[in-house]
Amino acid sequence: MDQSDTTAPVLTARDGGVLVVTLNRPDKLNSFNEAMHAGVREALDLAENDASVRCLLLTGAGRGFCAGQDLSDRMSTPDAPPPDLTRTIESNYNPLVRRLKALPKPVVCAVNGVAAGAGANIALACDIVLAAESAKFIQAFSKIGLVPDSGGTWTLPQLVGLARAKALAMLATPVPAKQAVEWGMIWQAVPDAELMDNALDLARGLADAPTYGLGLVKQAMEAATINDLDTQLDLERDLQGRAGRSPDYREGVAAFLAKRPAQFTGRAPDGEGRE
Ligand code: T3D
Repeated sequence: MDQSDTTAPVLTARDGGVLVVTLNRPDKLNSFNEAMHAGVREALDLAENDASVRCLLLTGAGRGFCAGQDLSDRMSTPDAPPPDLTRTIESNYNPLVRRLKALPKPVVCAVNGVAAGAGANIALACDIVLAAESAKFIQAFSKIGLVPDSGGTWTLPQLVGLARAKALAMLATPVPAKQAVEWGMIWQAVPDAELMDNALDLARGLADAPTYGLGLVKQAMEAATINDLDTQLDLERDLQGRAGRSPDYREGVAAFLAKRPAQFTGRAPDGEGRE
């Protein structure tokens, strides 16, 4: 990940505790090729392994966020054998979504323009999604005979309900950012010119927050999509036990009682082995 190379397919930059990751193939609407997958993997390695990264902010360069798979890598002739798409899903898209979901830190997505195919579902896999008012989300897969991937068939029905999810997947109807907010797909739509300032403010605030606890919030919310209430109540008990042993909880209570701003570190409780 060469910070000096502004032509790299993925750019990373630090802003305090925020790692800003920018998909950077603007001429191709930041569609994914192997090099971009490799760049995103490196960025996620950094986010996972560097305790000073407390929040990840994902965005795209240029007028689009991400147009999914680079289809020019999928050109084939009628006599060629069909491609085995299970391989790219297994090695690229599925690990990416799993890692975004499992990252024990908040992930903000600033959708700066069109998010199509896997690009839409990768955005929706992030924890808090802001979009420029001009952005739109398109389940473009059906236009080329494919099935929504990158978690789309799981995420979309949860966010917008089965009726809308099926129609969006079958019709590939673009969902403008404001409608995405109304439907509960994303958190906020903001004027285009204000997107990055808003996203950075949000990410900086999260990076200064008790991020160990936020990682547990994320874990609980994801688990709730498959757990029954009893199981979830048990999980909440266990996670609250861990949160209650964290330095940030001690600091939060002390700061509240002393009527001073809290200084959170995001550190895990002693003996837990992750920060
Ligand atoms: O294969 C696997 O690994 C399996 C996994 C698949 C995951 C997927 O994501 S499948 C879905 C792939 N994505 C699409 O089908 C979306 C294709 N793109 C579009 O439908 C449109 O480009 C958009 C609706 C996203 C935006 O439309 P518009 O009119 O704003 O822009 P445009 O003119 O179509 O695109 C601008 C340029 O980006 C253009 O290049 P050019 O003509 O200026 O040289 C266009 O070809 C290029 N581009 C856009 N999307 C892709 C792309 N090039 C390659 N792959 C793309 N996905």
